[in-house]
Amino acid sequence: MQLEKYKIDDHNQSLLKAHNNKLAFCKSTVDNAENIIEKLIAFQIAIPSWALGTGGTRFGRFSGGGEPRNLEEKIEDIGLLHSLNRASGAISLHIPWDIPEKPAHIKALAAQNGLRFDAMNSNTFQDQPGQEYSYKYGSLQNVNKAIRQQAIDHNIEVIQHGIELGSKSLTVWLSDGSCFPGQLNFREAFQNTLNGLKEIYKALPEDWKIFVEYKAFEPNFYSTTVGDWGQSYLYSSKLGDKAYSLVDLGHHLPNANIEQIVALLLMEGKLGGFHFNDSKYGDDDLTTGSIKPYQLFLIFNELVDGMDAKGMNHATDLGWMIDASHNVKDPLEDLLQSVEAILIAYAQALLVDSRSLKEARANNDVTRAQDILQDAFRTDLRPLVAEARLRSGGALDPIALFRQQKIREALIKNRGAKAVATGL
Ligand SMILES: [Mn+2]
Repeated sequence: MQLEKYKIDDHNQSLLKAHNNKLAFCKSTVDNAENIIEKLIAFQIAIPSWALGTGGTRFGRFSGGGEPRNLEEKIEDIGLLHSLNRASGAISLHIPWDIPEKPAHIKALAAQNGLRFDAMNSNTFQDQPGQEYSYKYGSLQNVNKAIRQQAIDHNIEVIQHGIELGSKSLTVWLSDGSCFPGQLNFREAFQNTLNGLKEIYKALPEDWKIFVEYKAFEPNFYSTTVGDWGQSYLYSSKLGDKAYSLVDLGHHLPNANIEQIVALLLMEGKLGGFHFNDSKYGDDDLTTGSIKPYQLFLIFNELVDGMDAKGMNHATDLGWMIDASHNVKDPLEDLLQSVEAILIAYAQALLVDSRSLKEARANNDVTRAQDILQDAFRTDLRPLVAEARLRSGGALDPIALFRQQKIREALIKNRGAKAVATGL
């Protein structure tokens, strides 16, 4: 379903006066407000095709109803999100959950919804119907050559799908690892994985990137073959210039200093992409910014600082994606909240007085350094984010409009209360 432009305009009109007051106050306290608004307008965050349904846990799944039943409906849902916030203009596809049977048609439908195709995601962590060999003991690391080859072939097939859709990158997340000591020879597992990645790398078109995503644990609980940023960096640096590490916020051990990881990967030119989510314990898949908004801000502070140091384009030189899906919220509302939280953290990072921070550091003025960061973090920049949305044709209050227009109710009516999104 589509949201007519006049409904967005009516909604904005009703909120305009209050918005303008907040914006005027914000602009009176922030020097570079116009610059921040411009950068926010350019910033787009890809929505994964698996986030449009309630994800569930291994204990159960509670569908919210009206979930997209196929790739076409997933694209429509992301189009709807994008029409509300104008910052979700890309989709990240998962193969085989969302194989584009008619790629030209899917590409055209995405274009109609103002969407482009971001990174493609392969899947060798599950067995698929009709698959010859099982990934029970891993995919690229497997002791059996035929299983390794099956995983390589799958990734090359994903690249082919991506070429047809105009994607420019492949994200590889492997669940490979071991559950018990003695199960795996670590060095052999690493070498097998590296050799497999090299084969996949060879199949990349010239202008493509491959992102090697790491994760500390789960589903393997003793060792993981791409377990942290060090291992990911080893693979990506051995592979070549088109290979990068991908940081998923939920894939670290508790209390890991993710902002430091980001700073160093950027410094080495090896940060390629980002998966946003939030967590209290592990890979919790919670709404971005719901648990640790200060950490999100600190990460963006390093991203902005590191990208500026290399003259990178914030909007286009890294892959920005959400990777979350959970059990209790409306998935579309959850995604609207996540995108908003990302944009707020980004705006606050743009506000940091980097010159004063440099000076404070040079003087070992630790108190001042903390204050400079927290000044930015505690400044309410929501009016700038809303203004960026307004200028791009989105809604001033996307969730309010989503509820007012009873969009979920309409989706349930169209697709049914028991509709379950494919893939999860
Ligand atoms: Mn991820």
